Amino acid sequence: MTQGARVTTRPEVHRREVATHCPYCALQCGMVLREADGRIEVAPRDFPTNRGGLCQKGWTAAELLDHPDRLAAPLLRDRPGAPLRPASWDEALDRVAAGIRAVQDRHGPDAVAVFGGGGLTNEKAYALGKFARVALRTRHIDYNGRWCMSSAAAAGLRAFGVDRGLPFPLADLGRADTLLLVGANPAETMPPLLRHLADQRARGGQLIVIDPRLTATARQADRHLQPLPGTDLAVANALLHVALTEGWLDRAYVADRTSGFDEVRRTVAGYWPAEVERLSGVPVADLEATARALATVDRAIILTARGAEQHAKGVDTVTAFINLALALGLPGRPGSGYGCLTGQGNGQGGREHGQKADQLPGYRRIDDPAAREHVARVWGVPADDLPGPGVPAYALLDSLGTATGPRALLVFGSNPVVSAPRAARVESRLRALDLLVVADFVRSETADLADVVLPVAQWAEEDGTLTNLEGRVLRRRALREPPPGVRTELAVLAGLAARLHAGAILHRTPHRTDLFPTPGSAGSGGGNAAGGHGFPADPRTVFEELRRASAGGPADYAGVTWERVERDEGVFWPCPDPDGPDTPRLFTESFPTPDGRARFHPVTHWPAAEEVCAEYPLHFTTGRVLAHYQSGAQTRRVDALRRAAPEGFVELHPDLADRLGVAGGDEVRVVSRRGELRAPARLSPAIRPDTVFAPFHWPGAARANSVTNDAVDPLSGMPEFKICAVRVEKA
Ligand SMILES: Nc1nc2c(c(=O)[nH]1)N[C@H]1C(S)=C(S)[C@@H](COP(=O)(O)OP(=O)(O)OC[C@H]3O[C@@H](n4cnc5c(=O)[nH]c(N)nc54)[C@H](O)[C@@H]3O)O[C@H]1N2
Ligand SMILES: Nc1nc2c(c(=O)[nH]1)N[C@H]1C(S)=C(S)[C@@H](COP(=O)(O)OP(=O)(O)OC[C@H]3O[C@@H](n4cnc5c(=O)[nH]c(N)nc54)[C@H](O)[C@@H]3O)O[C@H]1N2
Ligand code: SF4
Ligand SMILES: [Mo]
Repeated sequence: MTQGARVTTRPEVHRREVATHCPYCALQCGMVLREADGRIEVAPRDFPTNRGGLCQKGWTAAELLDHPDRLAAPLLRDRPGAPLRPASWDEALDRVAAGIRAVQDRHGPDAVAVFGGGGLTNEKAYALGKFARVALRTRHIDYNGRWCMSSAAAAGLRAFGVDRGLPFPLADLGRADTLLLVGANPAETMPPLLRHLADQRARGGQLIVIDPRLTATARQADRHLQPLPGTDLAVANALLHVALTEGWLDRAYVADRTSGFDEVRRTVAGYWPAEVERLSGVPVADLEATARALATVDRAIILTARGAEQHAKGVDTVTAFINLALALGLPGRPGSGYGCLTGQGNGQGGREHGQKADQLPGYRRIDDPAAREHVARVWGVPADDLPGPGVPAYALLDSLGTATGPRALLVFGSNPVVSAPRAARVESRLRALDLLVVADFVRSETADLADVVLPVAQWAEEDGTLTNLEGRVLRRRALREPPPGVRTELAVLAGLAARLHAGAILHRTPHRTDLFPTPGSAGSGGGNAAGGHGFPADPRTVFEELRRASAGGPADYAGVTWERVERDEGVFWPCPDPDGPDTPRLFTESFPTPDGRARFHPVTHWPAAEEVCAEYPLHFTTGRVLAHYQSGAQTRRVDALRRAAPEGFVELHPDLADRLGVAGGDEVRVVSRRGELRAPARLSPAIRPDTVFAPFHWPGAARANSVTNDAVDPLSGMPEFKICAVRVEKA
C-alpha cells in the first residue's frame, strides 16, 4: 500500500456536510447529510439508482441518530432473570470474552456462533467473517441474508456461475421493451426505482407484474397475473411451454451459449397452460400474452424478488425464470436479461465476504482447498486452522442451546425475534443459550433477551463501503464521530479479539501475537479502541485487506479503491485491476462457468411445504409496507413512520371477510400450526379471496412470524416466509 492510499486511523469526522447513501435498502439512494445548529438534515442527491428521489424512510433516516432510545452504554445482565444494567466497555467486553472462553473450554470452538446482517458494510461483514474463523475458530457463522437473497443466489450460481443480483446497471430497466416483475413490489419497497419504470413506460415499454395481490406496483402494470402463492414455478414453466410451442426459442443463443436445454424442453412440455391455469389461477390468455410480450420484443428483462424466492422451492422457482430467460436469449444482451432485486443495504456485498456459512471473502468457497490457502495466507494463519462450512441460518438458530448446538451467540445487525420464521421457537432457542450478545444501536426485541448488549455506531458515524443491488461498490461517509459510550463494530471486534488472544496465552497454545493486539494496546480516543494487525478498527485498512483477500475470487475487489469509488459514482465488481475496467454488465461474452456456457436445469412444480386443509383452509403470505423497514427496530421509533403505519394488520378480501363475519378494523386471529397473530383486519379487494397477507414489521401479538413455516429450501436454506396454511377468526 502506498503512502497516498494510506488512511487516517479514525473516521473522517467533524465534516458539516457529506455525500453518502441511505442506511436502509439495497437501492442505496444518494443523499446529502448536513449538520446545522446541532440538527442533522437529509437531502436527496442525484445518484444513478435514485435519480434524486428518496422514500419516506430515507427522508427520516437521520431521526434515529439522536433518538432518546439510542443506547449510550453497554448493558449487562448479572444473572439470568436479572434486568439489564449499564456497564463500562471494559466490563462488558471482559464479560463477553470470559463467556466465550467458558463455553469453548467446555464444549469446543463450534459452541460459539455468530449471526451477521446484510446491513453491515463490506468492511464489517469481512471483519466479522474473519473474526469467526480466526479469533473464535468456529464454523458457525451465518446471517440474515439467508432469509433474503439465498434462493436467488443459489439459482444464479448454478445457472450463471456467479451471484450478482443485477448483472447490469439499474438504468437498463428503462430500456426494456418488456419488463416482468415476479413477486416484487418496488412501489413500496424501493419507491425511487419507479423512476426507471416510468422511463420504460414513456418509451412505450410494457410492464407485467406477477403477485397474488394487486399491489401499488401491479396497479401501474399493463398486465397483472395474480397466482396462488407458491405457484410461480409452474407459471414460469408454462411461459416457456408457450414460447416453445410458438417457435420463439432463440436457437442460436441456446446452441452457442448454454448447455442442458434438452431436458428442460422435455420437462416444460408437460406444463400445458390450461393445467397451469387450474393450479395457479392465472388465465391461459394471460400466460400466452406474457410469453408473447417477453419473446417477441428486442429487449426483455425478468426480475424476481422475495415473493418468488421465499419458498421451500425458491431456488427451483428462480431457476424456472432463468430457464425462460436463457431460452429467449436474454442474459448478456444489453437492455435484456434476468436479475433479482437484492433487498438489504449491503445485501450484495454482505453475501460476498464471508458471513455465509460456506464462504470465504471474494465469494470463495470455504471447502475449496485453493481458496482456503489464499485467504489463510492473507490472514496469516495456516489453512488447516480454518474451520469448515457451518449450517444455514435457520438450522443454526434452531440448534442453539441444544445438546449438539452452539451455547453462545453473537448477533451483529439482525433482530431474529421478529424476523426469523417460526419466531416463537427461535425465541425459545435464544433463551436456552448460556450467552447471548447483541450489538445494536437500539434495544431491539432480540437485544431484550441478551446477556450483553453492545451499543454500536450508526451509518452517519462510520466510513466504509456497501455494494448495492447492481453490484456497484459505493461509499458510506461519516458525518460525525459516534456519541460518547458508543463504539464502531470494528473497534468492538478488535477489543474482543485482543481479549480472546490474551486469554489464549493464559489457557492454551498455539497463539499468534502478530494477529491479536494485547488488551493494553487496544484503546484510543473517541471511545474507539484501535485494533492490532489482525483486527484493525480503521475501515480503510480493513478494506485494503479485503481487496487482497478477494483478489482472484468470483467477487474480485482487488481493483476497487475508495478513491475510485468516490471518483466514478461507484465501481462494479469484478474489478481485478486498479488500472483496468470494472464490470457494469456481466455475461456479454461468456458466463463464468468452466465451459463459459450458462446451464439450464430442469425444474418441476411441487406443492408448498404446508398445504391448506379443513382446519387451516387459507393461504397466508407476508411482506412489507412502505413506512417500515424489516423487523421495524429502527423505523418503529421514527415518529413520522409510526404515524404513517402505526400497527400491524391482516389484509383480507371483502368476500372472505363476509364469510368470516369480519368487518374492517375488527381484531382477527390468524392461526397456524405454529402459533397465531392478532391484528386489525384491513379489507381489500386487491388480494385473492383464498389468501391473507400480513406485514412482518411488528413484534408481540401482531408478529407475523409467530405464524410462518420454518420449512426451508433444501439447496439455499431459505425459509418459506411466503406461504403457509392458516385459519382466520374474529378475535
Ligand atoms: N418499505 C420497505 N422496503 C424494503 C424493505 C422493508 O422492510 N420495507 N426491506 C428491503 C429488503 S431486505 C427486501 S428483501 C426487499 C423486499 O422487496 P419485495 O420482494 O418487493 O417485498 P415483499 O413485500 O417481501 O414481497 C413482494 C411481493 O411478493 C408478493 N408475494 C407473496 N407471495 C408470493 C408468491 O408466492 N408469488 C409471487 N409472485 N408473489 C408473492 C407479496 O404480495 C408482495 O407484494 O425490500 C427492501 N425494501
Ligand atoms: N414473515 C417474513 N419474515 C421475513 C421476511 C418476510 O418477507 N416475511 N423477510 C426476511 C428478509 S428478506 C430479511 S432481509 C430479514 C431482515 O430481518 P432482520 O435481520 O431482523 O433485519 P433488521 O430489522 O434490518 O435488523 C437489523 C437490526 O440490526 C440493527 N442494525 C442496523 N444496522 C446495523 C449495523 O450496522 N450494525 C449492527 N450491529 N446493528 C445494526 C437494527 O437496529 C436492527 O435491530 O427479515 C426476514 N423475515
Ligand atoms: S428506497 Fe431504499 S435506499 Fe432509497 S430512500 Fe428508501 S429505504 Fe432508502
Ligand atoms: Mo431482505
